[in-house]
Amino acid sequence: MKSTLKINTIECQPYQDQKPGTAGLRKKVSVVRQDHYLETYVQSVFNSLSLPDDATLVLGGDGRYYNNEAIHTIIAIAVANGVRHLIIGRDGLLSTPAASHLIRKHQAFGGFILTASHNPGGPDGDFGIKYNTGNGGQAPEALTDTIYATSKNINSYRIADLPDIDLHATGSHRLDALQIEIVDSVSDYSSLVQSIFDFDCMAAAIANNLRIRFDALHGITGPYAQHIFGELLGTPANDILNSTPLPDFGGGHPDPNPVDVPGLIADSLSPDSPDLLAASDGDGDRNMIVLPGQMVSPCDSLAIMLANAREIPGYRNGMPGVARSMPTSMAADRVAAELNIPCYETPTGWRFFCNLLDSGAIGLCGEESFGTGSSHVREKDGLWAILFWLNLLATTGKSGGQILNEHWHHYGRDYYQRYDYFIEDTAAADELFNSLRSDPMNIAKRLPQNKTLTAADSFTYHDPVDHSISENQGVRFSFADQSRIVYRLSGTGTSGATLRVYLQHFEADPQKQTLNQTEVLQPLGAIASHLADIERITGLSRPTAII
Ligand code: VG1
Ligand code: CO
Repeated sequence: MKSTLKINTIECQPYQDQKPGTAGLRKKVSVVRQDHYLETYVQSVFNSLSLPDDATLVLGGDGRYYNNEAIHTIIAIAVANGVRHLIIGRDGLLSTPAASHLIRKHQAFGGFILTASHNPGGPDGDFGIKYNTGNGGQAPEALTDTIYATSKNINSYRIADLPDIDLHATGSHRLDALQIEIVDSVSDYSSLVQSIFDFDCMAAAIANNLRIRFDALHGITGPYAQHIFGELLGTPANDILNSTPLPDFGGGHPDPNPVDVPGLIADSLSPDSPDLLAASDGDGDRNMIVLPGQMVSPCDSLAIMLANAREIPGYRNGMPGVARSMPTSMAADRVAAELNIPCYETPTGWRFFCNLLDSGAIGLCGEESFGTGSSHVREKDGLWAILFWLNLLATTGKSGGQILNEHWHHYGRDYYQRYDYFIEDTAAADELFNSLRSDPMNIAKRLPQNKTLTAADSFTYHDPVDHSISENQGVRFSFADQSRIVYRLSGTGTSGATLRVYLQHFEADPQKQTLNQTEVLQPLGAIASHLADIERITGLSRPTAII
């Protein structure tokens, strides 16, 4: 149908700061609300794509402040750029993994996901925009580089005059040549996870007193959790916490980690702790797994999933391979070695897993930052990870603690923590990181004598599928006792700089596998601080957060 919609071309000045980071463009709301800011970025994305005539796009976000305004703007720009078919989450809401699933299910050309993930929301909080390609995964580095270069020179954007579009009623709406489908992604996503996990077994175990408590942190996963854990599996409503999505996440920090979700950790320490406690982040792609008395390190969680994959119906045939981000501990490597399958080491950021998933080289992947996922979508997936653990507990009849301890006895334990240093002065952070990166072997001379270095380098990734090269992905120091120190600068913040220091200490002796991990890692943390000269350069004598 020929369109009679009115398309306007608006002249504008380019912004110079629209550089996507680890996971899309992330900025303060006040920055995104500047005149033409969102419009120029979205137009830069369209200018960087070769959109076919019949392109379908998926659109939705985590519901944070400014979600709705941004959705309407993106619809108008997409239409002006020739898009005639849009699939949008009801009320503009989609979790990140559900959006990835919709793109794949409908074989869409791509999609926009509006989220700043675990960053705070609200008028003074953060906003974010990710473009995902037709495989459901985040734009690869070559595309984000093109978008950034385009945004620095753009001088106009195209936008359609559209009437108000009601995003609340599901169904198909026609507007001139434009077809808009409003979908309830909870049911689509639920069908997906039902095709992977044994829901009968989990429901029977819950009816038989296996208890799970889930905290949605007022992020996007609340409605998904109510349906999956509540209606399908029978979890009582009072064990599904903070399940109403709020634009400011109730003023909290929607980040599932022990520092930001102390309530679940406290619950896990009480004598009547549920058997599994879990949380997800603002956009639903992260997960925290807590067992009575202890949190599971995301690095161990990946390794345990790999070791037990055959217990899960969707993974009965095992995994072709596994991948972890470089700073993630080597716990998964030990399992892969025993299974005799490859373990790939990729840069931080989920997009680096996608080629490996697409080519069938891996079936499972994870990051230390509370992210785990599989080939079922091309984003990490919080609820999927929690269901994996629930299915494991239900099928094996073992307690989480038993699973964890048996794993450590067999493979050894990698004590693991991340020290985050928030550095207000980005120049100081750059100085520190550049000195580490430019000559790590020279820096290593500062090591104490009893720490035998086996390797020190700045990590360069060679993608085995498309052969692209990504340089400068973190500095790593590996030691003869299988411990490691890794440094990176965060790529998701919206002010200052965060230096991330990742610490790993291996322990093979079962007698020493249940010590206090903060104490075990403290000496390595002190070495890491001295190596990078953190206090002299930044004035910080201790980390801002230990996670
Ligand atoms: C952080 C994590 C990284 C993750 C990224 C996006 O990046 O370290 O592992 O992929 O966030 O996560 P950085 O650059 O700040 O270290 V998110 O949940 O968009 O859910
Ligand atoms: Co997230």
